[in-house]
Amino acid sequence: MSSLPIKQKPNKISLIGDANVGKTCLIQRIKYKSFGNTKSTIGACNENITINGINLDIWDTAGQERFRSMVPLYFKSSKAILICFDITDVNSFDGAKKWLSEIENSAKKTIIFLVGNKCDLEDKRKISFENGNLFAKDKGIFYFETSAKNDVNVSLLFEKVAEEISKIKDTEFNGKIYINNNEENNDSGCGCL
Ligand SMILES: Nc1nc2c(ncn2[C@@H]2O[C@H](COP(=O)(O)OP(=O)(O)O)[C@@H](O)[C@H]2O)c(=O)[nH]1
Ligand SMILES: [Mg+2]
Repeated sequence: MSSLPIKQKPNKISLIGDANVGKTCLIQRIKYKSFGNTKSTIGACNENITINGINLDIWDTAGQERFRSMVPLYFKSSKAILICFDITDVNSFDGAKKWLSEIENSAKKTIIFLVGNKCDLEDKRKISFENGNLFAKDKGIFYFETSAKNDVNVSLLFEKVAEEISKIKDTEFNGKIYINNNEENNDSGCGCL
């Protein structure tokens, strides 16, 4: 009898953040290597990808106010959370801060990434790299700037997510607080070049 490959437990990760910051486009970029029209996300949906042998079950959530109360259902069971904002939109950065405090107040902590998307729009930038990076550093979370449109740092981001997830043992995840404190990562953050 041939033995079946051991099925990897799905590693759930969630993208959260205000509407229109580019969550769906980031997932489309990493999954389909494309950038195109996205319909606004209703509720939540997921895509599965494998990066460096690590299976990621990526949940895309809706940022609109009417779906807001659903989002914690997704992030509470996630091993990593990507809080996304648009570097050209101050409100979305404030939104990201609100999402972070909501996560911090929830019982189970997780690996958190702050993601400043649309870094191709340099001339419209409102949140500097230093601003985003310092905020993340202060909170002990990772910082990445990405462009789903021009494919900047998207693979790097998800590779880092996979790497960090691979460090967590499932026994550790069950109820135990796990938050990245960026100790060894003094000039953390990954900006747009
Ligand atoms: N310039 C630019 N536009 C982007 C980028 N990512 C997404 N967008 C645009 O931002 C809008 C919202 O994207 P979407 O992925 O639907 O946002 P979501 O509501 O967070 O899922 C769309 O018009 C996208 O074309 C990016 O990296 N650069
Ligand atoms: Mg969406």
